[in-house]
Amino acid sequence: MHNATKLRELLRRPGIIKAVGAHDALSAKLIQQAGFDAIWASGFGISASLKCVPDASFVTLTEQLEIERNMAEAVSIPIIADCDTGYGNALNVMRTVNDHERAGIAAICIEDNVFPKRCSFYAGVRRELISIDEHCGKIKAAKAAQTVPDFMVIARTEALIAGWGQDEALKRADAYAQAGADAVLIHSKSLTFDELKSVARAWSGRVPLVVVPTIFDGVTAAELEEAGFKIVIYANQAIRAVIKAMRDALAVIKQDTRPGAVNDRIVKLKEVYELVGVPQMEEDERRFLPVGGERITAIIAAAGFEKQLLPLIEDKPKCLLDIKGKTILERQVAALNECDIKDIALVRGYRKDAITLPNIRYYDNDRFEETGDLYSLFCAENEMTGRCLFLYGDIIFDTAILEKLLKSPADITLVVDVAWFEQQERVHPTPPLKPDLVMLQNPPGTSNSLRYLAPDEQNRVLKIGQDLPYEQAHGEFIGLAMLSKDGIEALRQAYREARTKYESKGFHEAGSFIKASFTDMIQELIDTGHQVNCVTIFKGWMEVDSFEEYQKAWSKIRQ
Ligand code: SPV
Ligand code: MG
Repeated sequence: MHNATKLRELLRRPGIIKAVGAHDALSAKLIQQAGFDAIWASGFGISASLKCVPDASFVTLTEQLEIERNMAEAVSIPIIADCDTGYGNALNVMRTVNDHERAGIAAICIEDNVFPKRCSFYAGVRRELISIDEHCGKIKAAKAAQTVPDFMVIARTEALIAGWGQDEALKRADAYAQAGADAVLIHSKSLTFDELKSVARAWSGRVPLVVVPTIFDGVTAAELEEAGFKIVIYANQAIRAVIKAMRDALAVIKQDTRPGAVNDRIVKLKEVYELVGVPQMEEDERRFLPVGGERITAIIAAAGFEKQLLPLIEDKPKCLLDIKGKTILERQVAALNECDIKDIALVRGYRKDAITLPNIRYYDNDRFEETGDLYSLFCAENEMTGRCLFLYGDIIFDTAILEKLLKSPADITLVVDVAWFEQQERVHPTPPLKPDLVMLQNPPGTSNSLRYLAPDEQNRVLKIGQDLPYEQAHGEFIGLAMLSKDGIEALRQAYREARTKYESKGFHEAGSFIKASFTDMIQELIDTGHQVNCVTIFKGWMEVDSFEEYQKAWSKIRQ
């Protein structure tokens, strides 16, 4: 929809339209975020911010238009461009109209000052107006030139500013409306609203009236609406706010010398990031740049000891079990490296000295016999500063699974195998093998899950744990998860809180907090309102939890 159509729609609605003067894309965005209806691309503001020059035709059409294009890219609400005198005569106005239509602007406003114009409020400058005829010619030319049907031309008269009186102002406004103007702006620098109020009372109502209450600044929008105005322009308050805020902050830094001295006067960096769209950029990077571009740390929990694997693991931990000439750990490292993940940390415990693979940072969990895998992971808490992958040390998986996980835009993503769910008869594994079962928001096989799920529209995990009743489960967590920087922060905070709260109590399925599993912590995050997502897979991975599984791995794995 063209920007002009949006303004036309606003005009059809009851109530006064509130537009605010912007001087660049950022201020336009803030105005939109503050909930105003429209942007006034202010000649006064752009002259000041772009070149620090008076509002007196020193900024060219090209320069002004460039700023307006930036605004049009940054906001979706209508933009009314202050075009001063139209950048020349009637013929120049015609090009001005077409340029603005193409720039995605809703309306232009042209005033009957002579060129070069002088801001209406400068006290000591010469003030002359062009003839009614000449300005009507500009308006007719503008209307004849427009190609976007909803595009609007607002005619502005400076008759009151020049001291030519109310009758002249009304006469001009009426002539401009007859010439085809879609609205008229009768500008005033009177200290009170009375002058314009009586002008508005005498107005024919042929086209809507626009008002700029800069000097008579005590008037409310309701009073303006009541008097008959349809658009109010808060023309220069935003840029004046900027000047004051900058000045104040600069004075404090100058005096104090610590940048932090102004922290209470400035927005957090994160707010700037959000304003300019960094979150979207991050998501786009994940979606469209080759996997692994972002620094990701993989943390492998490989501390545990499982009796049932003896004597296979007599002299080494499980992750060093050899499967067709390569250990599980070597296979994991190869998959990570293939996805360009070179930052690998490993928490070892049982037979820790046997793990000597290079290019891995090692952390030790010497309490591996009495602690769960959550405790192990947090032995590497120092690694948890940005995006992280968590892996159980006993899984082998296709690289494609890792690639799919890395594309997830969510803050917390688990890999869930739904093959298990699809099997008609769900086989109860024999103890001690207890899969980490997962209940999903959109179970596989329901109408909801049959439709295509876009990568950023993922399935949510509702419950996780080994004690989850089989009939409630939809899949199995494979022991591979990814957390964004925010996800990691949430995890660390939840961990700290839970450690104190559950110090001497059971924690979800664990008898005590130190015995807790990563999945207990995930359930805790879900229960405390965090969103946990998953990417679903169908087989393509393997876990070595028993001698039988080890044999299966040997028979299934390719070289
Ligand atoms: C502007 O903002 O440039 C205007 C409005 O034209 S005023 O400064 O009030 O004239
Ligand atoms: Mg102006």
